[in-house]
Amino acid sequence: MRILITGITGFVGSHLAEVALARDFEVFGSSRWRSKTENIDHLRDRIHLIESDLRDLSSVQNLLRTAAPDYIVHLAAQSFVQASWHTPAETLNTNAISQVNLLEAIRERRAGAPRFLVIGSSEEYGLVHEDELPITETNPLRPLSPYAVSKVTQDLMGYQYFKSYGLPIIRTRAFNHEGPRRGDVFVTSNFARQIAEIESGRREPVMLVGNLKARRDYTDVRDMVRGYTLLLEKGEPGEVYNLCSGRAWSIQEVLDFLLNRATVRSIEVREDPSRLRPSDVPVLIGDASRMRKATGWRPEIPFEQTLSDLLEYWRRRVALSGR
Ligand code: A2R
Repeated sequence: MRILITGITGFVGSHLAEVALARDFEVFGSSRWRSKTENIDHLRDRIHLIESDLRDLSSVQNLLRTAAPDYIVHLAAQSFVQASWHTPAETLNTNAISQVNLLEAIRERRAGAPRFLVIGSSEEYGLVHEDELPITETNPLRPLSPYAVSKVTQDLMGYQYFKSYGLPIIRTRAFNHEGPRRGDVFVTSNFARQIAEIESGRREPVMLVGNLKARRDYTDVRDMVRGYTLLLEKGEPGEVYNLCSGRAWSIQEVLDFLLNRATVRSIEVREDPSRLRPSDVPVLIGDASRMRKATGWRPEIPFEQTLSDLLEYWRRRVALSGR
């Protein structure tokens, strides 16, 4: 089977490519001429990279002609909530237009259309009251950031193209996922990087932090991409699935866990106002029953392991960058 992974050079794309190769898929991925390839350099001779900017329809048509996929996992996106506050139009443009281009390009194929995974987010639920937890797929969508609005758009667009054209589109709402290769703008990865830099003496022993009260439902990225491949095969077209662990960690708990593993003992924690968002989603805890029923999936890697692997990843990177 041929799989097209958009955004293969990103954090999730690189992990999905590994799983797809292990399952003997022929792997195609989109990249741009200036995409950093460090996440996939170890896979370069086993995957096909096709240059494509997904905001451009003719570029997307060429991508699909070349890859001729049986499956598409559409990961490419402006993926960072925080950045979306500064670039709302760019976020909406990238996330909505890239997907509409892909769906338009496969629309004519109908019967032979590839199964298409829309990558949504728990951020779509946004404002959730305590009595609405854990979050199921029927919870209202009350997005609280431009990023979240862009993901609601992708989600409902997937529904519309399924209804209007009968395309085999499966929608996901992925709760937070972390692990090695996570970009350092994301809070867990950022903390791990700061600790690795403090340990190496490259940073004074002060951790800069934002809102530590937010609570998130974390899953290891390697479990998440296994879930995506299961959905490609077993997901019901038109349906939407939460992917989550059902257990929440506060950002404070993540920080404490990582600080406990630091080899430097006295690290000061300091609030950095630039890391606070105009409105932050206070708590997201999901219910993955629908996903479990459809595919048998449940996360297997404890989050403690994920955080330890992330810290080791940053220790290796910081050591390499010092050579
Ligand atoms: O920006 P690049 O060239 O490094 O590539 C990124 C790609 N991407 C695009 N590809 C083609 N045309 C575009 N206009 C375009 N804009 C962005 O998306 C990169 O390969 C990928 C994003 O990678 P990350 O930022 O590491 O995101 P991550 O964590 O892998 O997220 C995957 C999905 C996204 O839909 C998130 O919104 C969701 O999971 O959470």
